[in-house]
Amino acid sequence: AGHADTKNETYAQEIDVDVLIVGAGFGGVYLLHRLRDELGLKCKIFEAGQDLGGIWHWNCYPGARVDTQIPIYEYSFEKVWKDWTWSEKYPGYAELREYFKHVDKALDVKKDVAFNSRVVHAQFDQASKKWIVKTEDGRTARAGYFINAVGFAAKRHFPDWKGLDSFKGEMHHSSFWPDSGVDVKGKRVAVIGTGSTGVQIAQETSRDGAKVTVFQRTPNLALPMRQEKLNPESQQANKKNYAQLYKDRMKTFAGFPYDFAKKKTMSDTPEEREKFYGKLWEKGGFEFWLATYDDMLYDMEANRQAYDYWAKKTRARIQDPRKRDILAPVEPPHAFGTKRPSLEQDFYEQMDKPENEVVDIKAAPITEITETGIITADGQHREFDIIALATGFDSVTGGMKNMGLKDINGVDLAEKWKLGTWTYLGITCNGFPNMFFLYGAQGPTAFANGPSAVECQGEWIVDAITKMRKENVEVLEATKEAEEAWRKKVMEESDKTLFPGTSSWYMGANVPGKPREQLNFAGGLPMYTEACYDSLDNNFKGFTTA
Ligand code: N01
Repeated sequence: AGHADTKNETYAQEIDVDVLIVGAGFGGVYLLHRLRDELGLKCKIFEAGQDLGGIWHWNCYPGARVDTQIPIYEYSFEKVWKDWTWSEKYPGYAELREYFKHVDKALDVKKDVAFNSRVVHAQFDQASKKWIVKTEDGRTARAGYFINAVGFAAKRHFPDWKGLDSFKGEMHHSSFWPDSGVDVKGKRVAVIGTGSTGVQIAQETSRDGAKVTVFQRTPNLALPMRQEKLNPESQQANKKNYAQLYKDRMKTFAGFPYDFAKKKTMSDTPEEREKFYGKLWEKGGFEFWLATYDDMLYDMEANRQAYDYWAKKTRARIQDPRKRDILAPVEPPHAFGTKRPSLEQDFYEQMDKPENEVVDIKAAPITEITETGIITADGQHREFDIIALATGFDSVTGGMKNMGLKDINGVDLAEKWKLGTWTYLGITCNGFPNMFFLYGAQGPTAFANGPSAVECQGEWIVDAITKMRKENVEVLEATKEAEEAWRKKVMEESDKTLFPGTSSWYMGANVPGKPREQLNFAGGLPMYTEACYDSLDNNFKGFTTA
């Protein structure tokens, strides 16, 4: 595909830049602004999509909405927040797209972004000390620094069900939902998958008058969102606290405005526990997950208390006994919080409606997709007009493994990561000098609020590049030993928690054949930041410099 905007140098066949960034979501735009406007570097972004926003550019499935509250889910740049107003505590994708338009106005981003520009090859050339980055449509960038900001959900996951291509109705993966929308009113809609996406699609299409059938393999231990309309005046008044708020979020485990309570589950009496859980439950959002007892994610007995409370509250909302047992079983399907809870509004009430169905595909898995519907192992054939595949992503590593990234010896990153993932600090790799990435493997990624994680790692990348330039370091490369040590640290932090015991995308367990290992840093943002600066402040510990 040729590019219309030939006047814009960004689209030239050959470009020479200081920094080439891949991805124009939260991460890429953060770094473009800081490196270009503060450090004065020449920067360009290659973006596969047609607009800014990353996940919010791709995702427009029914009900797509962020589950981190405003003003934590936004940039800390005053230039951006000072004249932006949100309408809801948890905004939907349309408002997030508007936000990125505002970001563009405030920071003048787009002139340096080549859209429809998919990177298919990148390698560091040792002779010129430059990265050579090639796009699908045959353009080449040469860059001193190469930054990957492709996010954790850049590669969709399609299960290999027999007949997947044969369905004659409308079938869409959640992140390829048509921009023009799909009219679901009165239609028979199948939603396969009950991650954050599946829950949102099921809830919304049911509200929109579809007859929804949810195919659930694992219950989502979803929490009440408690959405609120935001008032512009109080939002404006609160802005005087923003600078402090953005500093403080970095001091919490997950980059939120709250943190785990410094107390143990079983040291409270049952009455105290009930009261404490009740308070968190009423607040809504992730408080019941990330502001609860600090042993919840570490201790099975503590965890069971949380699960039982969740099940009691949730079961009370579902009248149909069969659906109740599938959606919120008495026995936990896995430790609470070791898979990402979705934030729901009336998901359980919607699913409880007699016209909607919940199918337990743990008991009877999907065996085939036909021209008209879905067959399960119990021989049932259900017919549909629309199938929504909410089956997730080859998460965290899939994006970077699929863009032709070669190390200095020409070995593809996919090969390097075939049996497991090796990075240094979740920010760079041995064999990939002057390459940085964020919101990816072995960083705080899945265990942190997106913008917080991006600003935490982005700041470090800016500091590292600043230091390199000040100290005339032309080439910075992580050592193999440092990679081994970081991998060990990532596994150690994870092994302290209950995460490894659950099959989740956090553990790479959602994609058949993918190595099962912790893909994220589970020690929390403060510990992560300390490790990164321990390297930077100690003469680039763990790197070779030349
Ligand atoms: O993907 P998922 P997602 N047969 O991998 C099922 C973020 N996000 O798109 O759990 C049957 O979580 C799979 O079943 P199981 C958020 O971080 C945020 O929902 O593996 N079922 C699961 O139910 C989130 O965690 C928001 O047993 C199969 C589902 O498909 C991440 O993105 C909104 C299957 C996949 O769930 C990914 O969420 C949306 C098979 N072969 C997403 N394969 C916000 O609100 C998969 N499944 C911000």
